[in-house]
Amino acid sequence: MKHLACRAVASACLLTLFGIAQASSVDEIEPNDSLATAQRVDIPDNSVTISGVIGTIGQLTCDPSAPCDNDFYTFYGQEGDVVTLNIDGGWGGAQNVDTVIALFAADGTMLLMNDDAPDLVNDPGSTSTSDARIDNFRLPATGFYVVGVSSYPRYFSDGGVVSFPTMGGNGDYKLVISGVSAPPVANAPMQINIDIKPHDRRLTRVDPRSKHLIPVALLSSSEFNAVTVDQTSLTFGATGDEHSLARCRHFPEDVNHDGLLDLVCFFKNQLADFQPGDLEGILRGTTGDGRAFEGHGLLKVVPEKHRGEHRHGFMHGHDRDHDRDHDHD
Ligand SMILES: [Ca+2]
Ligand SMILES: [Ca+2]
Ligand SMILES: [Ca+2]
Ligand SMILES: [Ca+2]
Repeated sequence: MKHLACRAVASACLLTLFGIAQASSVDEIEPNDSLATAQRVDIPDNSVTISGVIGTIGQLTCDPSAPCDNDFYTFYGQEGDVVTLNIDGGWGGAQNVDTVIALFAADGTMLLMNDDAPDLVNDPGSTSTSDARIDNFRLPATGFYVVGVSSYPRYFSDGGVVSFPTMGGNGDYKLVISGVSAPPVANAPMQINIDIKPHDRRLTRVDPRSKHLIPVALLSSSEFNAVTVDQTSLTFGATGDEHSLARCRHFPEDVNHDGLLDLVCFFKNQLADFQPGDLEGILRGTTGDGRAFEGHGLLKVVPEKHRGEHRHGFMHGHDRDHDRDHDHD
């Protein structure tokens, strides 16, 4: 009873301390006994609390007649996330269990394992260091990871394999996974394809001093109709936020010959603010129904003095389209 009271207070304190009133929480869903059947948990807001049970409450230990339970959970993290995996209330709750946790990469490689927490500092959800905890592990890559939970003495190894598979305690626990970046959000800009100087077959060259317009084709796809974009929203340049639009062609055309009509717009070179060393141009805007989009195109910023400048107006056959797209006006 004492444990139960402490846990209730601790949970309330945690929520107040971190201001995460609607921290997400989920219950475990069996079977989740292997890496391959790990339960997927979404972490929309930095952390998630999973309520699970090793084995069966009311039965203290597993044995050959009552198979031991392992619980696996998979989550998606971003490279550089500093993640903490924290068992709370394994000791305490409905039935004490001495938990063990491990973190696996998507290929099953075990990255870290912990049996007993190093301390109880900043861990108000635990009353005993027998609650396992892994602090501040930096994810080495973006992708799926798997957390395994078992009970002493069932230690993990690569592939989620446990030692002593017929020995161990049973009991309930909470697993808190925190420090995980929100997944790419739904209102992130839609990525579209663009072609800077679409009729130039070479790597696009941009001369920062030129007073010409830079044509950029917004290429339509099954998800993106370039013809209906809000033209007044278009920005283009070195960062994508430059208000450099001069105008768009009145009539759409199928620039890349895929059967879909594309839109060609012209941007003022000097307002696009390219600098030597820039490697791409970025275009941003919103669709007619208000959805943000973004496109990146490779380019090369040519030195301020280059031979082409002295030959300006000198017409090569293959430059005909290129010249047209400079759209002198
Ligand atoms: Ca379980
Ligand atoms: Ca299980
Ligand atoms: Ca803990
Ligand atoms: Ca432990």
